[in-house]
Amino acid sequence: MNPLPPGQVARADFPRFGLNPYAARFPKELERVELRVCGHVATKLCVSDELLALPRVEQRSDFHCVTTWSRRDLRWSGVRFRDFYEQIVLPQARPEPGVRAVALRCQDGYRACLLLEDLLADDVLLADRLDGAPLGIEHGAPLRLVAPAHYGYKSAKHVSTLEFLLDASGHRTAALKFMEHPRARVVLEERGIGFPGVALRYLYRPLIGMTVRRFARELARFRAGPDA
Ligand SMILES: Nc1nc2c(c(=O)[nH]1)N[C@H]1C(S)=C(S)[C@@H](COP(=O)(O)O)O[C@H]1N2
Ligand SMILES: [Mo]
Repeated sequence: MNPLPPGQVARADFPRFGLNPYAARFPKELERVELRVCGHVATKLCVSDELLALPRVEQRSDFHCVTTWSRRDLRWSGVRFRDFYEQIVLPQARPEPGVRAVALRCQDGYRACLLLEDLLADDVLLADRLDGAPLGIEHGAPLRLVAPAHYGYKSAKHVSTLEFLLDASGHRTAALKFMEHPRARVVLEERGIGFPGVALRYLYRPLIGMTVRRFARELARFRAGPDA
């Protein structure tokens, strides 16, 4: 097994997790995949069946949350972001030549931004299955990004829109500004901006337990329905 990146500790489960304000927000559409493409492109798109007709890939990868927990060896399946970009976005949306970043917007209101260069890596997927089953609501149904070399906050769940940007400055972070590093590479411990990664380990670690419980509680409440 690969050694874990610096500061990470493996956990046996894979909890529903995220930023507190999103604990009680859920996607409306859990089944039909629909991805909008907008921003600095010649033509906006709304892609559905065409996305799922791209070559399917299956990948085993570890998942690293910035708060220091990692879940090893998840089996994702979906399509490569790069294939989506080359086979659909480039020919049909025709991004402007200066495009360098992509903001991902999600059905729960969450947002994340990655450099286009990072999204084109071999192991970045638009995933619709996990461990052999369709993605559940806790892990990003109907479609999520999986970017294993970057902290989990870049792996947007319930992704609905990709906005192509000239640079990341047009992106409004979902969290406090220091919490979203433009690249967030786990090997370099790019946890945030303005603080060393090592320092942020100690700031974030105490939040894991209560965040896991909160996200589980809100999901149980959502499943019980509005009258419960
Ligand atoms: N839509 C959405 N995507 C999100 C989040 C979120 O709150 N909403 N949280 C991010 C964070 S911080 C992490 S660690 C992972 C958690 O993924 P999981 O819930 O599948 O474990 O989702 C990321 N993507
Ligand atoms: Mo995270």
